[in-house]
Amino acid sequence: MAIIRRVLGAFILFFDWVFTPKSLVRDVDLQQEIDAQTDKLSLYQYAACPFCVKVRRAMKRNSLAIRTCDVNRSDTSREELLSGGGRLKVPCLKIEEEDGSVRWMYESSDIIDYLSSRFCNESALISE
Ligand SMILES: N[C@@H](CCC(=O)N[C@@H](CS)C(=O)NCC(=O)O)C(=O)O
Repeated sequence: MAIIRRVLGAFILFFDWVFTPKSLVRDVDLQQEIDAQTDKLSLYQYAACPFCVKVRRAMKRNSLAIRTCDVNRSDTSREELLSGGGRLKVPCLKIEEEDGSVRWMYESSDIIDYLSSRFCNESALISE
């Protein structure tokens, strides 16, 4: 089972690499404003998870520089996700709100919808 998962993971990463989406180009000032906001976001994920790839591709397509935390490679990230979000499930978006509160959002489609409504008002978020 572990071998099948590894082979599938390798395929997913290979196709993601071959078909890397092009990034949206924004006006410099708008991009800087968005970068400042995405600095308050972190995506807990791991490389070969297909749902994480889906979110990362939407991020790439829409030039959202969100830090990624790999829960398979980092014990600290895994513990942060478990204690903060409550479940060891990926992808999960950590959202630091302006009032200092923190939200943990699971479900790839919900994450993409959230990013779309928050950062891509000028045009629909370009997902797959
Ligand atoms: N419906 C979820 C599926 C996410 C999912 O199944 N993630 C797997 C990794 S690929 C996971 O973390 N499984 C652990 C669990 O469900 O507790 C989504 O779209 O985000």
